[in-house]
Amino acid sequence: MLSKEVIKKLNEQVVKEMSASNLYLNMSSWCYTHRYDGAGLFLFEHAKEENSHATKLITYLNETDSLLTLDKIDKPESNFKSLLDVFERTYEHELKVTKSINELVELAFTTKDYSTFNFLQWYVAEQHEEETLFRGIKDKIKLAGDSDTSLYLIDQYIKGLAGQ
Ligand code: OFO
Repeated sequence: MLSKEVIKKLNEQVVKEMSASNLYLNMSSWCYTHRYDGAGLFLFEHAKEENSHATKLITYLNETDSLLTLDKIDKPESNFKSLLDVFERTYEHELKVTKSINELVELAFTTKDYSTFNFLQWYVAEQHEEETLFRGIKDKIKLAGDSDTSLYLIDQYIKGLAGQ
């Protein structure tokens, strides 16, 4: 049996993962409409991944006889200045998600909820992976510069990362 506070925070995390999924879908569409098809595909695939992060949490709530109480999801940003802007924002977004996961882990630990603490370790590892992935993309876009040729090549590089 989970505590009310843990259930509330897990529910909030579900909304955050869904919100990340929606943001990445908007970003994907922005990329496609600006001819960055590789980044568009990568973000489209990543949006699906974020959605799976939400459903994994929902399954945990179901398994622990805890009620899902979805809240509204904020309207995601849809206007971006450049490909670099898109990936700087994905990275910032992942940092926020990491902070939120860490707060949840701390709550589980300090309230001796070791089942939730153990369940959340998957998210801790995932956030480490995602921060590395998004920081890498952002840094490479910066390195490549903003000529049409470099942006084309960097888009092809990002396409190669789709599905990771
Ligand atoms: Fe990329 O954030 Fe989910 O967990």
